[in-house]
Amino acid sequence: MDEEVEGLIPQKPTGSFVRRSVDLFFAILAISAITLFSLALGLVIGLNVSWVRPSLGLNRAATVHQNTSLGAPPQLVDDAFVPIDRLVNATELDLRTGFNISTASTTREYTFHLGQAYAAPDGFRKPMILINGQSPGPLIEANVGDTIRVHVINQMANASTSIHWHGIDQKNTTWMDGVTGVSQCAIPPGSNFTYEFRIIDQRGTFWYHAHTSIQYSDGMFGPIIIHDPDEMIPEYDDEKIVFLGDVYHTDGTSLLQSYLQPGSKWSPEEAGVEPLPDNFLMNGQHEFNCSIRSSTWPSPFTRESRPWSRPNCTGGRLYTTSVKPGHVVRLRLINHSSYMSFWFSIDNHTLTIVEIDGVEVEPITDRGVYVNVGQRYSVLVRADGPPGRYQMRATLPQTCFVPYCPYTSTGLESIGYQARGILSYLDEDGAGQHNGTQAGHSTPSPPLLGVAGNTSNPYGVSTNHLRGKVWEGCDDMPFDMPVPKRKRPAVEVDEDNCHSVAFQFQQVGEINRIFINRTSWAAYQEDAQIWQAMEQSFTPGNGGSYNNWGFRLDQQVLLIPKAGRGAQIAINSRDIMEHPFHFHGNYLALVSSLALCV
Ligand SMILES: *[C@@H]1O[C@H](CO)[C@@H](O)[C@H](O)[C@H]1NC(C)=O
Ligand SMILES: *[C@@H]1O[C@H](CO)[C@@H](O)[C@H](O)[C@H]1NC(C)=O
Ligand SMILES: *[C@@H]1O[C@H](CO)[C@@H](O)[C@H](O)[C@H]1NC(C)=O
Ligand SMILES: *[C@@H]1O[C@H](CO)[C@@H](O)[C@H](O)[C@H]1NC(C)=O
Ligand SMILES: *[C@@H]1O[C@H](CO)[C@@H](O)[C@H](O)[C@H]1NC(C)=O
Ligand SMILES: *[C@@H]1O[C@H](CO)[C@@H](O)[C@H](O)[C@H]1NC(C)=O
Ligand SMILES: *[C@@H]1O[C@H](CO)[C@@H](O)[C@H](O)[C@H]1NC(C)=O
Ligand SMILES: *[C@@H]1O[C@H](CO)[C@@H](O)[C@H](O)[C@H]1NC(C)=O
Ligand SMILES: *[C@@H]1O[C@H](CO)[C@@H](O)[C@H](O)[C@H]1NC(C)=O
Ligand SMILES: *[C@@H]1O[C@H](CO)[C@@H](O)[C@H](O)[C@H]1NC(C)=O
Ligand SMILES: *[C@@H]1O[C@H](CO)[C@@H](O)[C@H](O)[C@H]1NC(C)=O
Ligand SMILES: *[C@@H]1O[C@H](CO)[C@@H](O)[C@H](O)[C@H]1NC(C)=O
Ligand SMILES: [Cu+2]
Repeated sequence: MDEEVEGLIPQKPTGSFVRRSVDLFFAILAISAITLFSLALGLVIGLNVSWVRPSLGLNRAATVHQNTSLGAPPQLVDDAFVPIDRLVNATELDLRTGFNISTASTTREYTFHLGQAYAAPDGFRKPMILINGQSPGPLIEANVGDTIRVHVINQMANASTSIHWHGIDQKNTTWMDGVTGVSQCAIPPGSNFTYEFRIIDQRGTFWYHAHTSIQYSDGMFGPIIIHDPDEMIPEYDDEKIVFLGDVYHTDGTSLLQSYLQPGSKWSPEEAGVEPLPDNFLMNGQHEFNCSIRSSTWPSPFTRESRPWSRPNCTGGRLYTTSVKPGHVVRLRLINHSSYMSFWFSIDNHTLTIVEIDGVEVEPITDRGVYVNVGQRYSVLVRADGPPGRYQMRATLPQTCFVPYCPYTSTGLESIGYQARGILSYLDEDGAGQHNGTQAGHSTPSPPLLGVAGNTSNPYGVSTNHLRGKVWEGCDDMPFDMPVPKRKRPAVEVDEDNCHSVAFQFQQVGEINRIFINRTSWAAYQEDAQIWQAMEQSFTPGNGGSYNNWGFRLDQQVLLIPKAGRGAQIAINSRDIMEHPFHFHGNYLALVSSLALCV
């Protein structure tokens, strides 16, 4: 090992306070780890909550073509530096693609070259995993009914990978869900894999991300926009994608390896403390104070990897975009955080929520919106203030979080736990030309009109324990607040399709792991649950008991005895902090409280 661990004496954490520090590390991996797939004899549900380790296993899917003669994959070389204008494709994020929204369905074909390169989303140079040299990755834009076909060519030197299409139902194409160890084996370096699935009765804002190890924290994610001529959203004049997320200046592999030790680089004396990001990003970019020394990884990646060398840092820039005065713009917010959730607001403007996770809702107007990991919200904003430049803010509610964290991120402190961007509507001529995006702050700009006022602390987090019925705070709005516009019949759930599981962190030796009931999940190295499931015959009747069903016990497979019926899974969190759960596949009928079933 290198100098990083020298002199550190790992200690066993003690007392219940340790539990408080264990929260959302790379929460998306945990939340996306519940996978449902349908089988001839019923529904088998893999309850997988764990960190997915890289797998170099062979793919068993018929559609996998392994071709080792693709040549030596490119190594991460120092001159593979991607400048910010190339890294972030402003045309795609502003949805200026001339897309033809139509009811005619077609096949949309994409080729994704996955590779490693250096880039500096916030001005700080770091190793990244990019798709066609971009992060956010290329836009997938389609109409409902279209077939999406994505050829993934893994050109990374030594990392296997997979891509999960977040929120896409995968009706009858469960094996295209992209979860390593569950719905497929990882795509080895130098190999390719073609994903193909149809968009059935879904429209709105979606995204994709790597679902192997923690690769997406190094930039491997991108947008999916599904149009529908019949989408039930009030009229708007313009639309834009706004990714909100966090960035670590150290590569994910190093962070994960350190996290899984009894003492990590950032928390030498306590296990299971998640690393804090160094900065937040808005549409893949942000500013950074280059004098800040990271408290997460005190010697973050530099060319020489020497703690004393100065970081290669230019200070970055803010995401800047423009709309025409008076126009209504639809902002499609997507939270790609590994860890952090945000309150999104625009100074001096209200937002009207019209879509949540691909579901059109009756408009909800508020000062801002809380966006959790993996979530998407479409909000309408009317450019009806005095023409000018207004700040968009994505703020981490500190009181929801800081008290539970045993250390502080110097980077996040320096930005006030807030990602900022600029929304401008200057005048008829200036609008829509994206000067800001290109020029950053190098050209003189009119002063910002927005006043933080009620938006710098918009949700009253400092008193959120007293917030009563005010939902802006540390969690989503009440479940009964958003009203879906498309009514669907309620799903009937039989008692034997009802299950409960407990979710908690537990100590294994000297390190912390996530447990579902009695086991902590780990990926098969050379197989995937879906292929193992096909080799077994399941006998209904024992659904709900903790059973390995011929899988390794740590695979956490839950048998749902009645296929084609509703199922209910109650997840009882025994942890102190919030943890979003994400259900893969389309067979989940209802997740609610256990009480409904007893
Ligand atoms: C993927 O690999 C197969 C088999 O080697 C090859 O026929 C196909 O052209 C490759 N696809 C792409 C997009 O490179
Ligand atoms: C692998 O790809 C190369 C070049 O694309 C091709 O010539 C070769 O036939 C492929 N091999 C296999 C086994 O598909
Ligand atoms: C940005 O995306 C557009 C539309 O997909 C594409 O035409 C253009 O080449 C991309 N720009 C860069 C710099 O990659
Ligand atoms: C949009 O698609 C429809 C249906 O395919 C077609 O009739 C129309 O010509 C297209 N419009 C443009 C501008 O491409
Ligand atoms: C990939 O290779 C590089 C250099 O050879 C090494 O530093 C890195 O740790 C490797 N990554 C993985 C995931 O093995
Ligand atoms: C899925 O496949 C089943 C069985 O072939 C079929 O009945 C059903 O209509 C399919 N569903 C969709 C959405 O295509
Ligand atoms: C950047 O950080 C340094 C060190 O903390 C601080 O002294 C300086 O004032 C900061 N600069 C700005 C512009 O905030
Ligand atoms: C700093 O980054 C630039 C690219 O922005 C690169 O050309 C240069 O070699 C890097 N310098 C060091 C010392 O790493
Ligand atoms: C994204 O989700 C994370 C995890 O809950 C949350 O901490 C963060 O505030 C969210 N980001 C935004 C912009 O909402
Ligand atoms: C923005 O809001 C603040 C606080 O409410 C107010 O003082 C200010 O005048 C507003 N600015 C504009 C340009 O409307
Ligand atoms: C913005 O860009 C347009 C077209 O590229 C140019 O004519 C105009 O001078 C620019 N304005 C500023 C303020 O840079
Ligand atoms: C998980 O544990 C709870 C409490 O011990 C138990 O009621 C439940 O049936 C278990 N779930 C499974 C799927 O075994
Ligand atoms: Cu996901």
